[in-house]
Amino acid sequence: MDLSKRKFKEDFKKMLTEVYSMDISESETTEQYVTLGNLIRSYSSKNWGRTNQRYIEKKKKQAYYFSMEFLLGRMLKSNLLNLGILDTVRDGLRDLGIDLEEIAQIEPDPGLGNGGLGRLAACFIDSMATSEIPAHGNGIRFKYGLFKQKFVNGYQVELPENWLQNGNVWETRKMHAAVNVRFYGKVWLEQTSAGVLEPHYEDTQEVLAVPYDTPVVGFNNDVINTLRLWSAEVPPQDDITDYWSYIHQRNQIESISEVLYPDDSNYEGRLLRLKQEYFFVSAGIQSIIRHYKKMDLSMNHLAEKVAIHINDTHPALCVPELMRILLDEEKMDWEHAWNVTVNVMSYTNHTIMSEALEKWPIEMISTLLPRIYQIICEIDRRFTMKMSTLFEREIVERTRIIEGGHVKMAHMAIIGSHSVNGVAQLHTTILKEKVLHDFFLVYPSKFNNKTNGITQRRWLMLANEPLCDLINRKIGNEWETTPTELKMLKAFRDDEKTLLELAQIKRLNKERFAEHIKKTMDLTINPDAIFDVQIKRLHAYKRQLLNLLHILSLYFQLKDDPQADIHPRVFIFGAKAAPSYTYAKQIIKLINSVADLINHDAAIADKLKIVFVENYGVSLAEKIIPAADVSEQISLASKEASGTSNMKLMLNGAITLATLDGANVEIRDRVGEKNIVIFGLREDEVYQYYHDGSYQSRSYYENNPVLHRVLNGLIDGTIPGAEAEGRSVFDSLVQYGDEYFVLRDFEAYADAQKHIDQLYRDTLQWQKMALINIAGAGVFSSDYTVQQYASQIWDVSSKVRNI
Ligand code: Z2T
Repeated sequence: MDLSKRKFKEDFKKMLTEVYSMDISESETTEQYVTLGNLIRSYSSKNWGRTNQRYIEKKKKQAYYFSMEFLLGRMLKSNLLNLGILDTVRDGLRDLGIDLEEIAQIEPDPGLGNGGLGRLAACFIDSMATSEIPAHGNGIRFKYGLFKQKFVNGYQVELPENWLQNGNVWETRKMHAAVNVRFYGKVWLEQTSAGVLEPHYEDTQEVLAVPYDTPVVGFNNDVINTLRLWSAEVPPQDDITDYWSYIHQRNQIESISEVLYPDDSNYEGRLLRLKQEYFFVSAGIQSIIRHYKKMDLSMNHLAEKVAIHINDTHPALCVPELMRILLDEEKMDWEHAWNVTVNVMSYTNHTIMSEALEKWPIEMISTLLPRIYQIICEIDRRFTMKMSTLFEREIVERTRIIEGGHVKMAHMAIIGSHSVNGVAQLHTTILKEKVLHDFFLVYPSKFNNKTNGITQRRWLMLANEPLCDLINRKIGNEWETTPTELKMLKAFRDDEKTLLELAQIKRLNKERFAEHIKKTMDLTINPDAIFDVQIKRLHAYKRQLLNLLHILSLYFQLKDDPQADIHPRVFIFGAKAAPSYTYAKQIIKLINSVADLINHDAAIADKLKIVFVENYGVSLAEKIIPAADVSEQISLASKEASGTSNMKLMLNGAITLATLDGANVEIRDRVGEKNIVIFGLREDEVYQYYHDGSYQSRSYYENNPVLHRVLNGLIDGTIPGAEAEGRSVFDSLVQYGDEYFVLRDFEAYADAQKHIDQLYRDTLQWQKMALINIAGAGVFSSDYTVQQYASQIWDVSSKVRNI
């Protein structure tokens, strides 16, 4: 948008008086933040209205991304950037004696997500607006986001994240768009005079779903899409018979949108979670249908105007809910309704981990959602009937929705969608050949891959301004809208001056991060050390333990020989564990205890440091990633569906140290073997071990002397304060089979780390690798990912940029 500095300063002062009757000199950062937020909203309101008007006038097909999680991160600077007024506002504020950075820090970080899946949804809505795709987010306005993590004596402690405490400048409550969602009760079908079956309900519980809309600003294009998050409230009642029972009921209803379940790739089979799932699915679909009806088209044509995306199985009830509306409210017959539903729906799978597969007991679904359960039964009945004529009995039994007393959500999502995708090439291959092989036999053409992506706006333009300046000086800024243009950087691969500038920028970012760590943790880290980063949820399959065991081996090496030729390293961890995941929490404690030991050992001094940041999330990621030299992507091959921190770190010039898992494979393909460090078991070798059951972790303990010493270190008192945790980890690795092959991959990993140490010593060589990584990261822009969803799955228009 056009905005002069003069106009901005006037507007800002005026808004401050309007909202707070204050003068700049009297105002504090919080007031300045709210004022600026309101001003940005007013700047975008015209285009928000216009975008919606355009969609309606042109009767555009629109896509709706249904996701339980949207891990948005702070929005002040991203909105300024996308509106094209970041520099104007920054300069204007400086004239007024205000530091934009300081204001930006005030904003609470809306952590409405666990990790990769939720952050992916946030990158996608940014990219959809930027790519001019008529597509919106639909989710839950959780009162509490993902818990705040504290370390007490090295143990993770969870605190509530009350992000809405001081209000939310970005959202608008839309009371007129509220809808009712029905739970419980009895349902029966009666034949009407017209001969159609009509459901009747008794003793239901009605919940009012109130939408809060947040603008999703496209980058420099006047497009503003919508993120609609639903809040659960009590429907207005004019007679309250029993006041206390009303209060009780109100609490029960409001608890639906109270808190995000803190489990990453692990399913929690609680009733409240099922309520949450149906709540935002039903509200979202009702609201889509309401909107569609304004276009005055027949329901038979719904799939020409609406696409609904199911982000993992959490919104899989979309399938029976749309069927319910088409059958019961729109009086369509089953075949037509089913045809429309399948054409509207598409589904993304995000994991092969079996503990994440959602399956709900029949008892639970039939009690909470009696009509939905009837419809699920009918979908299952028709599926099994049709398939029995075409496939072997076993395949039908393994693919049906209702089985073993449970409703299998992934099966419902696959059967009810026209598209099923994985999130990286390897992941999609494993789905087709292993995990969902039966479905692949049944529906080969539904399966496709959409490799994840990240938005270069937040993860480069906002997080790493010094690097952007360098890139723009070298190749111009076309990459901002056509990220593959970053490839032009390759022309500078042997340009010493550029490589040294790159080194200088990394050094600057490391200094800034070191300052932050000094301030927040009172820990001194050396910016000349290698900053080695593993930031992701704490999960056994991600193998933070492999990293830790290697650190211990370096520690022992230095204890034996203080002069050992090891380049100084800072190992940086950021990770939250699900509160109920005991083993993950033990690993956190263990890492913290090892950090205590090493960081306070004067003999180790500057050679090794461990920084385990508290409360890792989007805002911390923005500080860590630009300062990273090494990107740890060391999951057991086949287990990480894609990973996305791998892409963010690559884009910021970190060198990837990785197994051939998830999108690491595609990163390797982009940069070539020489510009990435790969180690460890491959996916097929892992499956071979499963097949022949021949893995004996104990033999690695017994035969590798380094590993032997490190593992003994866990149980011989080397690590004060973590005796129980050390024992538990030791046992799981040595006694109980080492489920994720940590010991099997240890030697290869240690060798790979030695290689990193050697490579880093040659600055020019290292920066050349960094440059090639940055230059190759463009394909991993979520702009391209969503454009592929738009054209290949949703069939909605977009301003496609060439890849
Ligand atoms: C999640 O973040 C991921 C998968 C899940 O499976 C659940 C959650 Cl909360 C149900 C992650 C994957 O682990 C990661 O590999 C992937 O990059 C990310 O989703 C986005 O696809």
